[in-house]
Amino acid sequence: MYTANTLNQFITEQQSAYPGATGDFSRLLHHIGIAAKKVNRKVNKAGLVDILGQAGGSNVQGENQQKLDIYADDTFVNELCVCGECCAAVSEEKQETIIFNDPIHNNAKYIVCMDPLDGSSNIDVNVSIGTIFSIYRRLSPIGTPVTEADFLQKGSDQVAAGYIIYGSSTVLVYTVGQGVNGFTLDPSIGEFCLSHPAIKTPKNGIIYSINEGNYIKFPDGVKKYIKYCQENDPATRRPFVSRYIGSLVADVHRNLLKGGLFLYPETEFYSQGKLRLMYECNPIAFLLEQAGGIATDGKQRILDIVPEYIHQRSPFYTGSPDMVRKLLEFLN
Ligand code: P6P
Repeated sequence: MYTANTLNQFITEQQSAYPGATGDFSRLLHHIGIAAKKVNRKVNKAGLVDILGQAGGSNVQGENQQKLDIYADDTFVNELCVCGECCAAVSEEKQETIIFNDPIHNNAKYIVCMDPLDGSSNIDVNVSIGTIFSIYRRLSPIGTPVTEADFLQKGSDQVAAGYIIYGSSTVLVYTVGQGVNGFTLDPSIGEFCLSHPAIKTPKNGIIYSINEGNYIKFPDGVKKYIKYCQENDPATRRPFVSRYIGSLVADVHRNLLKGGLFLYPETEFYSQGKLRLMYECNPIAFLLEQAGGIATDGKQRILDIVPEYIHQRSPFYTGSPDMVRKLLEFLN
């Protein structure tokens, strides 16, 4: 049996499972892969070319924009435009939606929400960073301009989601709702190659990931969970370890593969949580659920949240199902 080993071969093979497929979706995924390779090239040279440091502006979140943030945003927006399969996009770097309002793009079926370069404050200190993307089918009729409703779909309506982690190696992880697969970039051939087939996150784990600097203002249930992890109960001898990188894709990727729980509760500064629903929580939640994990805001499934605003934030807890369930006992 022929088995795909590059991303493009895998996409093509997956497409064959959908007899009615036109290739539009595959082309969109292919161009996301191209953008990832272009960003990877810049990230890898960040120390050598004038791409480090702040760009001087700030993004919609009021965060200082790094030069690589802008490069990554421009690169992904350009690839989404030239591929012709995306009619509009939402980016963490832009207040307004990006609408390719012309006849070709108005005939496109897909909407993309993305964080072009998440964790970019870590760039200058060589910590892993990532791109996060989420793909929806548009709701408005093909051939017409997009509407606000196209962007405010629940996470459960995603047709695909994924991330690229630019770390010791560059890995693209994505799902179309048929499981989760990871592809490592082989620089010698410039291709993403299947390296993590059918990823399943461990049912339980010992890693908890949270910025304990915000402890004072955490919800009581989160404080109790942290103390539960830190107690050295002779009977159970729980061996929990705390691991927090401060780069969502890096923390999630480690926990996805090893098992663990990532927590970003509401805090004094972020009363709704810091992470953005449409292009951080939803895509990561889709991936974790497809890998057997759970993703919640502490009260409901992340993918069930009805968005009201494209940049809205949410408390975010995700990871190994047994760890999330234990947390929910403390939260509720
Ligand atoms: P804090 C990076 O800025 C980011 O958006 C995520 O990548 C990361 O998980 C989180 O913020 C870290 O936030 O408040 O712990 O620095």
